[in-house]
Amino acid sequence: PETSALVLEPLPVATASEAVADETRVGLTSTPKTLSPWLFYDEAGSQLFEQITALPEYYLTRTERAIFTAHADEIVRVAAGEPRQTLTLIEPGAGSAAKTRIMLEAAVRLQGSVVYQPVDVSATALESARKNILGRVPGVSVRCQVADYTREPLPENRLPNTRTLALYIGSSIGNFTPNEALALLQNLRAQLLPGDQFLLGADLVKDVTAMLAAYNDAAGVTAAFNRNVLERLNRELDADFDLSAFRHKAIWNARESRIEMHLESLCAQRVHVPANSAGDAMILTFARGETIHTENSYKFTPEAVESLLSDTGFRATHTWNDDAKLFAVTLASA
Ligand code: AVJ
Repeated sequence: PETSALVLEPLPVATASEAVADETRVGLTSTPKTLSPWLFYDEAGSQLFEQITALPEYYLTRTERAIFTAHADEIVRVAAGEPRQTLTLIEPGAGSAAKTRIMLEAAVRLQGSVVYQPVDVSATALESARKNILGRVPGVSVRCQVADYTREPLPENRLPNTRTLALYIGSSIGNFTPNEALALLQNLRAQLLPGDQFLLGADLVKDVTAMLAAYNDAAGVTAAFNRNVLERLNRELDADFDLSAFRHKAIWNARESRIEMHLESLCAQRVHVPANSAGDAMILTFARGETIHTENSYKFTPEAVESLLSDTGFRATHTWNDDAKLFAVTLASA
């Protein structure tokens, strides 16, 4: 089977940079100061994230990939149901689609060909999803859609007598607060039909030392990834952050069951952000030791995964883990 052509609608550049300015303005005038984790993923940040996924301490990516490698055939077989339905794979927030490839290959083994619909706000992310799949995985046709999956509907182009398997993998769910995660999954489920399937990849609570090491690697790649957000604001908003005056910090917040990443100001200092489309010039004051909270990475108990799914109307049917139970891949019915 041949691979189909791709329709890409690039995100207007103006919209993208306004979003950065808005987010910065809101986050850095809040108390405590925050920046949203999506700001990490400019070109440099996306490359640093790819490096993170290969770090010895960052067990998440390789563990989920190992679960997929061991169980992809079973996952798609169960998802396709009895009698078997043709699956279409949809992936909100597709990223580089490196692990998705394993699922797509399994779907092609089961049904001969498969339609893959990555959905992302970033045209760049879709471009790399396309590059990783199109022409490399025979039997897969790719239909990209630029959309904010947290708010907008998924592609409305279901083929008759097919079943959707929506993938939300890579512990992406970990970036959202419990309330946001509920809203996100509710929105996703509202776009599925009864019988459609949902595959969720979630990082599990484990030994604190192992979790902390994953966000504070010896080579300093995560530190560079975190600090890159300030470089991005310097680059895109002409801010004057002194990168050497901020330190990467990762902590375990047991009460909230999450790793937090912060950028800690090493001295009392001021930072300027010139006037831009989002508003007037800002002068930001930092006390020594004050932090910008840049990311939450929630870690789940198996029970927390189950309740997140059942609270949003999904019915969890199967869970696959690695032997050490570091990570969970859960299949649920819509
Ligand atoms: C892409 C959100 C799953 O939280 O582990 C990696 C991002 N941050 N190292 C995560 C990340 C720091 C990652 N997610």
